[in-house]
Amino acid sequence: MKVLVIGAAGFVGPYLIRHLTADMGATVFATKLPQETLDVPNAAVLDLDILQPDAIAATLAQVQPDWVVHLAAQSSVALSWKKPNLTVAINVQGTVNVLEALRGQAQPPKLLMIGSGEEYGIHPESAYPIAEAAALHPCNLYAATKACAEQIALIYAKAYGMHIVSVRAFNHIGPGQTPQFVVSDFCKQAVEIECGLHEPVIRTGNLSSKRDFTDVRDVVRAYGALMECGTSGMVYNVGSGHAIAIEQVLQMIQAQCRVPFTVEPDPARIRPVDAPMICADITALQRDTGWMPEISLAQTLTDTLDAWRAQYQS
Ligand code: A2R
Repeated sequence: MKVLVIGAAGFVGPYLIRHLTADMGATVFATKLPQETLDVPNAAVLDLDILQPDAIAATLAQVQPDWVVHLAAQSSVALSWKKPNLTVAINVQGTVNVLEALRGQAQPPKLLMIGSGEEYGIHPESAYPIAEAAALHPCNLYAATKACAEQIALIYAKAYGMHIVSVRAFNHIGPGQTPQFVVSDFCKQAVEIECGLHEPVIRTGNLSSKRDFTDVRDVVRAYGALMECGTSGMVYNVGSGHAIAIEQVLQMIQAQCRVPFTVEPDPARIRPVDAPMICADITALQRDTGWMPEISLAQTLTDTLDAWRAQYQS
């Protein structure tokens, strides 16, 4: 199997490439933006900006993949409030560019579309865990663009008979994630406190929100399983199936941190609109693939803290 991973220089890409090559025996071509660096063994790395439609077509013609995994995105909710035009351009127009390039191939490769659990938006707590048939009520710019891109991909699957499997990925975490995301942010602050780089206080946004966290290494196994066993035209939640309050995650980090710290609310970290609860119903994923998460949250936090420790020691 030959796989083209688009947008591979982000958080998920290197983990996915490792899984595809080492565990699934795939031949992988990975794309990055020209200004990014991507150092992965066992994969050929190409430059590609999905805002350049001709470049996508040329890459497909060059690689001739069996599968494309579309990871490329402006993936930060916080940035989507600040840069709505950029978020719409990359997440919606960029996805249409990918779909059009695929459609232009004599034999369009199969596509794994990566959407987000954020697409569900705000539902009453009784609606969770939430299944794929639930209504989408995106409540931030990022979520709205991912919902829009997913709907467009479903239309391409139906209208043109293209093989497209869609994912709604819930919060994924692990070593190497940027501190724009809450768990990595807390782990980074904790390690800075350990290193004496700032006072023993962690600044937080809304701690009562509940989220469904999965280790990125489990997430990429789910993506591989869906490439093997997912049904075209279907959308699959990828998450742990359990929600935990951010406050509890912070307490787990506190328990692993080598120096005690206190917690202080930071108004700058509170989002304009925030869903109080997000949790995936993963019945469809488990039914079609047999996938189960294997890495505990405590282990993920240990590994994420260690990754920050390694960064500050180097
Ligand atoms: O924004 P950057 O410089 O971090 O680059 C991101 C890249 N990207 C693009 N690639 C090609 N053409 C573009 N016009 C373009 N704009 C941005 O896609 C980044 O290297 C990559 C996405 O990686 P992350 O932002 O780290 O997302 P992550 O966590 O790997 O999630 C993968 C997918 C995304 O579609 C998320 O929305 C979804 O899973 O949750």
